[in-house]
Amino acid sequence: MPFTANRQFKADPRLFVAAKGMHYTTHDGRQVLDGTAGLWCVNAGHGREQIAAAVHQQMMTLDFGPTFQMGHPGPFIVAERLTEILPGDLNRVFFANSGSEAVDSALKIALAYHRVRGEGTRTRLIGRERSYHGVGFGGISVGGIPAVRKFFGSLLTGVDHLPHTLDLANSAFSQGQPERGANLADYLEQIVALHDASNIAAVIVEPVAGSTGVLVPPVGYLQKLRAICDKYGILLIFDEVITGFGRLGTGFAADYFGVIPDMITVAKGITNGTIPMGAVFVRQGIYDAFMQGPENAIELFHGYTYSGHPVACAAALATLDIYQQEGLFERAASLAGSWQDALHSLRGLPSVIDIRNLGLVAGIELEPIPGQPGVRAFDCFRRCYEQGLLIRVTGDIIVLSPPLIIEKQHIDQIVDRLTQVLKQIS
Ligand code: PXG
Ligand code: PLP
Repeated sequence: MPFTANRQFKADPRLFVAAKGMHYTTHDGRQVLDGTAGLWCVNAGHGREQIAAAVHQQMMTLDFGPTFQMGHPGPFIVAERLTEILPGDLNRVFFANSGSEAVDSALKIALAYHRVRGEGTRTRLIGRERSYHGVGFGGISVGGIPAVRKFFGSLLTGVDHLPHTLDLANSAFSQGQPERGANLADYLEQIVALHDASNIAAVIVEPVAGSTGVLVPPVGYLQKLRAICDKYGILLIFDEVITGFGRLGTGFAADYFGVIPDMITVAKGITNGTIPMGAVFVRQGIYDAFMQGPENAIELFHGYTYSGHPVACAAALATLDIYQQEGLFERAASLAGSWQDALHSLRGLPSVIDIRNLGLVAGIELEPIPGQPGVRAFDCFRRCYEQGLLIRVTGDIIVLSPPLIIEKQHIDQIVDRLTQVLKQIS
């Protein structure tokens, strides 16, 4: 099983057999409130008939068509729709099937971009500590979670990491963005001084780090990264697999922070989690750099059998329709304040050492049991599940990211349930 304690799970399985709206049904017939939008992906809630109907119709019309040197309308239509909501001149789209594939595609596009422009020495990639960029070799190389990297050999060479931005000593219980810490972006200057800009291709960061426990960027931090990248001709990639499609109350984190990267990677919410799909959005200038040489030449030697799969495209189009028709990004923005207030009311409960939030995301960090990291939070996870609430835990951090259709009563339920469980575990 993926990222699962297999033996523990098999001894005491947790299975969902159905889902509708904000709730899952377990194998033993209980309702569980979805506090995590599945794995950060079911932004429009579960069991959306519009998506199911679009998928069914697509399967009966064109189930699959070859994707290399052939096409079908789906990816072009979805790309057009996406560019309507994408910021700046991010108006070229490459489709993949997951966040991991999107990330590896973006890193490869960055390397190839510099090369086609005659700057082939720009090969170094820069990630950040405590970042998650999926599980491909590219993604784990720039990623910053030791357990996800350490078993897998030498990874990509030529990778550096910026420091992460979490500062419990100074910024615990910040509401929204922490005030302090923008200067952490200046480490990029040091890396440039060490290697010289002529050797550096790209910097990749999650605007808000999700998987490693909701690390919200300090005020001004992303703006600084953008400025330093501009100064040295380094591409800036935002990995928005989690932050994309309304999680922060805007289409993308790039909109929320007012910082336009050179590429954005997405997955998850692009199809509401129904059919696997990922994508890389690139700026017009990057696309243009590739469009040279003889017309019969393939410009980018990269692609997946299922890039822009017709069924995934149908799901994506129906999902984008729902986001728009129901104004779900705006809905997330309008709920962000009460979400923040509700979550921060947990301050003062036993073991709670930090609460972090932005948009409809929150992280609640618990004091670890000495010598038993992760045990307290996992206990919390199991109790919540038994008591009808799905949360995520990573280390000793509880992570919440509900579907954007969440209502005030669900927010109250999440907070009540967590209050009870936090009192039980301590
Ligand atoms: N980048 C980011 C920022 C992600 O969050 C990926 C890439 C990889 O996507 P795929 O589709 O290959 O899994 C992710 C995925 C969790 C959790 O509980 C987070 C992810 C996946 C599964 C669980 O935090 N993020
Ligand atoms: N391995 C083999 C033997 C293949 O033929 C292919 C694709 O044709 C792949 C891997 C890559 O699969 P995908 O395009 O689904 O990523």
